Amino acid sequence: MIIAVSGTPGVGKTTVSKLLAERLGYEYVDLKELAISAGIAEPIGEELEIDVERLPEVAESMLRKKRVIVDGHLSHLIPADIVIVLRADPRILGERLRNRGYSPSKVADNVEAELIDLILVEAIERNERVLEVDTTGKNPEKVVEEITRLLREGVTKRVGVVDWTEHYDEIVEYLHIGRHGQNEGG
Ligand code: DAT
Repeated sequence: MIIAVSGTPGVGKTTVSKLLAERLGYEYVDLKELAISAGIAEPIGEELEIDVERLPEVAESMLRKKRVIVDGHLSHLIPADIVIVLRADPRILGERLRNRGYSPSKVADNVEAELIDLILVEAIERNERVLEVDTTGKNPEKVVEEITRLLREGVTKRVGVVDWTEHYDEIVEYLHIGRHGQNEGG
């Protein structure tokens, strides 16, 4: 049983995955580490470039028949039995990523990805079984409780629980466009 936990960086994947693994008695797997050990990841500057073409088969061969929680913003690309996509208000995400020391453009990229449901859409395109969970205003325990409840109830698809465009005016301030060139008619 492979449970993937995906979502925009900073959304709470690692925190929730470790707790979820503990609750379910599953093994916790960091997808980045798995990719490194399989030789399909290459450091490019400060980033780690993972070969996403090979990732699905590599992950499947390494995790098959195990009970694992797979943590990573690419984990929705692997053949998981179920994909959990964590969501968080982009404004909260923006603050978290700033506090992590991300550059303004990297903060903007991730806030934008969250705003437009990027990972959720990718997950839905690849997997029938996607559970979207909004973490906003919930502590990690609460998030894990929600996930275990959905799993217990046998829910295999639940998407469309958030719409960040309602807060677009505030979110746009985190986007690159909010910093550069906006006063010049852009
Ligand atoms: P990710 O693995 O998605 O990058 P993380 O687990 O490292 O995210 O969490 C990012 C930060 O947010 C970290 O400081 C812990 C905090 N955090 C995670 N889940 C949270 C939650 N539900 N409520 C408040 N803070 C949370």
